[in-house]
Amino acid sequence: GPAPESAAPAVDYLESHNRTFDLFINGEWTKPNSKKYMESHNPANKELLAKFAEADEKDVDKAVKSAKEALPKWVALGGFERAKYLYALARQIQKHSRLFAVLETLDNGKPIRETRDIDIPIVVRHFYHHAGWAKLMETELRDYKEVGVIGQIIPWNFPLMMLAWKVAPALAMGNTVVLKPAEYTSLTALLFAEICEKVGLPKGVLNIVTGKGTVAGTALVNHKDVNKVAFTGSTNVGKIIRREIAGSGKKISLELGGKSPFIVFEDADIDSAIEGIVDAIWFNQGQVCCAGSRLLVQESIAEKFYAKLKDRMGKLRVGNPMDKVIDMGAIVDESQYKTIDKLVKLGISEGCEIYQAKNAVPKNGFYYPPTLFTDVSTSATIAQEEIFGPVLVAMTFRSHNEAIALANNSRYGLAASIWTENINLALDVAPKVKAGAVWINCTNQFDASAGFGGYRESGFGREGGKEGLYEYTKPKIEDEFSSKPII
Ligand code: TXE
Repeated sequence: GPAPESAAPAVDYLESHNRTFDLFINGEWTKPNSKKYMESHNPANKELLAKFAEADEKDVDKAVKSAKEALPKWVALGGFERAKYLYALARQIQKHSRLFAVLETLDNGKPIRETRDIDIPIVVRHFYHHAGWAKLMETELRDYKEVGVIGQIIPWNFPLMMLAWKVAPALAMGNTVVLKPAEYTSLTALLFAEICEKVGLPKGVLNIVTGKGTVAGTALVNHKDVNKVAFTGSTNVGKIIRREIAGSGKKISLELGGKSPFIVFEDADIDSAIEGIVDAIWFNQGQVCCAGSRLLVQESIAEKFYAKLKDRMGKLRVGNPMDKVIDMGAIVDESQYKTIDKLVKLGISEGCEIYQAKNAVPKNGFYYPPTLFTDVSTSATIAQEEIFGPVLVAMTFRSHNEAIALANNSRYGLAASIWTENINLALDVAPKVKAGAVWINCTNQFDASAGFGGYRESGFGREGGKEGLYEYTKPKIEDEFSSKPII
């Protein structure tokens, strides 16, 4: 195959910073109050990539203050002027897309093919799309205004993409931001801060505080001058955050876990459905909130389907993420690897039948083989818990109604995928499945113009689309009410 992607752009970049990064507060690179630094490793070979600052409450307070101070000027600029910054950010990310892609792959372990062809293009598209909305704000959303200072906490599975989904709409609508990246993957967020400097984004409009969720994250959530919290991550932390800000009047949106069904009817185009599964559960090593992690297949075709699926699994290439032809890279970190392995062992002990392809896997990194469980009962832990790894759990159904019941037998409701050649059947089933996104004969389709988000324990609020803009605005009339005395 082709030579692996060169790590040189990212290595040069890291070296030019002595592999050490500070906090980005009020447009300045700021040493952390604690003087402590955390480490980022490449999960594909366990090598140290860089150290980054560990923010504490004082640093977060400084960042929120700077966001609060920057707010009036940023609002006063107006949507048309703000759009220019968003366009400039999009163009700069495009210009440095190779560096972004390589750095993201080294930090996260996902294939370079994905960062290059999926993550970074979606990031860029998000900034262009929201630049357009910034311009339109005063006409299309004239009854709305900014929320204020936004505290954003993001996960490690799509580091820069999750940043873009949060930062682009927030800035477009006139808010200022303090963002905390995930511990495993802070590097591309810091590179993004440099891009903000480069385009001359006014100081304090965007602040990046790296550090621990339980310290910097908690401080951000609880800061009195934060007007809205936007979080993507685990359902458990989502619940903690919701409890912490209850009664504070802060706005909140949560994008949490999932256990999304992938429903294959007997008349489906089988080969396409198999490729769909590759996208659904082996994309990003299955570390995807909307991963099609529950395969529901009609009983009449199940045996044939499993045989084809196993054959396809054996052909998946697992290995060095910098290799351009690789299908699956490394799991983000040892702790996530262990969680996956624990749940897989639990599945075996629960009597589910396991199939793991014997793909050659490099020794050094956290590589997990593509895994399939069949004969899974709905009450099995692995049928209900999010595994967040390359593990597919399969069940069969007989009737259409049974398919719908199985699909909805989950505490989550983020996404679903339906496979059939009968469009009437697809359109009948789609609205009966409780999920924020339902894909027909495709899966994992995202676009900045379509709202993404969940139901039930998958959270609430939407990112993207016009719905996503309402998460970062409030009706102007709210202020009128609150300024009038109550008679
Ligand atoms: O998530 P956390 P983890 C799920 C997935 C995964 C599991 C654990 O099942 O296996 O969560 O992953 C910050 N207050 N998802 O432990 O802890 C943290 O620093 C404020 C699904 O990595 O939720 C990070 O920035 N913030 C998910 C972010 O929250 C806190 C993607 C997410 O980390 C905090 C990631 C606190 N008390 C994991 N504790 C998805 N929906 O895509 C942590 N954080």
